[in-house]
Amino acid sequence: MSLLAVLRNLMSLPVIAIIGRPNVGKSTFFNRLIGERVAVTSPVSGTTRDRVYHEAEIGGYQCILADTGGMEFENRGSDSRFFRS
Ligand SMILES: Nc1nc2c(ncn2[C@@H]2O[C@H](COP(=O)(O)OP(=O)(O)OP(=O)(O)O)[C@@H](O)[C@H]2O)c(=O)[nH]1
Ligand SMILES: [Mg+2]
Repeated sequence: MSLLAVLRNLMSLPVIAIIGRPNVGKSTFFNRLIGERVAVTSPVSGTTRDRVYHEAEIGGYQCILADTGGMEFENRGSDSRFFRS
């Protein structure tokens, strides 16, 4: 398969992102789903900084899985916003 065909195939797949607060096991879950140790896991909060993408098959469906950095939530009165750690 040509590189262009591979890219077209990947771009047609749905992307599923694993999001959540820091240090809750997102990268461990990501590695479990893809069946490889690709994402770095550690007991130290804030380990994942850059997103990691990998092909995965979940329930018989192909997708692109994304591991993300932990998100902290900050409340400022009625203005609730989030940012990456
Ligand atoms: N008890 C328990 N610990 C877990 C579980 N999953 C992951 N851990 C541990 O929790 C810690 C954090 O795991 P990570 O997968 O690095 O967590 P993360 O959410 O990716 O962390 P950040 O990238 O820092 O946001 C590690 O020490 C893991 O071994 C789980 O299901 N149960
Ligand atoms: Mg992580």
